[in-house]
Amino acid sequence: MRTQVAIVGAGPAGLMLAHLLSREGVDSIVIETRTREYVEHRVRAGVLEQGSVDLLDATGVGERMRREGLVHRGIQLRFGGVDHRIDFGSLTGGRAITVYGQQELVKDLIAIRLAADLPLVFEVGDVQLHDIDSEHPSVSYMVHGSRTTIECDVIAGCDGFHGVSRDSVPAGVLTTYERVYPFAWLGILAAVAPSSEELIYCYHARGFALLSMRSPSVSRLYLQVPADERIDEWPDTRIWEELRTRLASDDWSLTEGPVIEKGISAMRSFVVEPMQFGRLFLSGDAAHIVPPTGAKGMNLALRDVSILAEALTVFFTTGDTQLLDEYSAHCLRRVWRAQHFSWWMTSMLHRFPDSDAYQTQLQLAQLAYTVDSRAAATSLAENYVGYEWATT
Ligand code: RFL
Ligand code: PHB
Repeated sequence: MRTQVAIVGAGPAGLMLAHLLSREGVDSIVIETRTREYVEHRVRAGVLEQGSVDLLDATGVGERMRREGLVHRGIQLRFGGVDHRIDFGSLTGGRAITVYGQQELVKDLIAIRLAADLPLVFEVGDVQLHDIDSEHPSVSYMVHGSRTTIECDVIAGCDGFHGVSRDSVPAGVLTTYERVYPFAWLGILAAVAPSSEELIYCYHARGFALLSMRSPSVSRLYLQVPADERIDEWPDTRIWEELRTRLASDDWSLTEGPVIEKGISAMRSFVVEPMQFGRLFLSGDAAHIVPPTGAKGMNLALRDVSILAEALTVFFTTGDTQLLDEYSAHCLRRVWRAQHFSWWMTSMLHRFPDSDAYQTQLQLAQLAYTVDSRAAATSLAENYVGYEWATT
């Protein structure tokens, strides 16, 4: 088999890249280790920045998102049992976010690809990248008991944090920056109408809690738990009780409902630089991870591939490699902004195991300032909806 771009991974990054390239007449083959069923039902991110919404709209993927996505013009910061609204509309000149499940976007992108009869191979095994430092790289994998090879011009490593692409780069080339947090998030999906119209980010002495949603009838809620926590220690009744305690507020109550899904995710900040080696380009979680507190991961993945798609289009039409050469630096400016924001939100809102009374007062002072000062609230708001650099 031969193609222009071999795309490893069918998450938001890989599928969106394939879509953007096909619009420009660039061929690609997408390979994925999991089943279609699995990737379409993996519950993960939910918040799309304004820029991501605009990208989906501009490239013909926005139809169902426009219909079913929930447009939010603010979030609530809850501490001391009191809500403080961060109003995106007035602080960012009318920008907003859209709540739309990552797996819904994944379903939309898979449907578009399959309807156009373009190659997308699920359930591949033992994926290997070859000759990535040459002009003729290839990707091989096992499917139905035999090895298949894709010859290509470029490989896009969109295989997430645990993929093989990043590890295919020779030792010593990439610089890694990493922080692992001493806590995790326990997340549930519940078949119950959200108890709030807007997301509530809640600071509490027992730990962080977040109320989010997927639709008018499905809630998504998270609890900070110890890093090594086991899900079987959290029967549904305990989860709801802890959510009620942390989210407690006067004149407000949390409506409970059947838990449809639950899981625990580790919290990590991670970046590799550069996001390229030879003809391998890394995009999305394969190159960088943020803790979910800033809701940035999926948005960064989409931004990376829109930059990569443009660079590849120029490369395949003119042979000019300048944009490809600039890809990593171009992405990393935005990646590091999101790293800082996600770390900052995480540090302000979570209870650290070694935290003392002084640390708690610092967090509360930061929260009070963030909701009182227009400058501080603007900083949170413009990062949350997606910071667009004023300088190039
Ligand atoms: P993905 O989604 O992990 O997709 C990678 C795909 O590659 C496949 N794969 C391979 N395929 C072929 N060969 C191999 N050797 C392979 N190894 C792996 C995998 O099966 C998978 O299908 O990465 P991608 O596309 O870069 O997308 C990144 C996002 O998924 C991620 O950043 C977000 O989910 C992070 N995130 C959030 N991001 C947001 O923008 N807003 C949010 O509100 C938000 N909330 C979250 C989140 C992540 C969370 N978890 C579970 C870590 C909330 C949570 C709880
Ligand atoms: C979600 O709805 O899954 C979600 C929302 C906001 C976050 C993280 C996750 O910061």
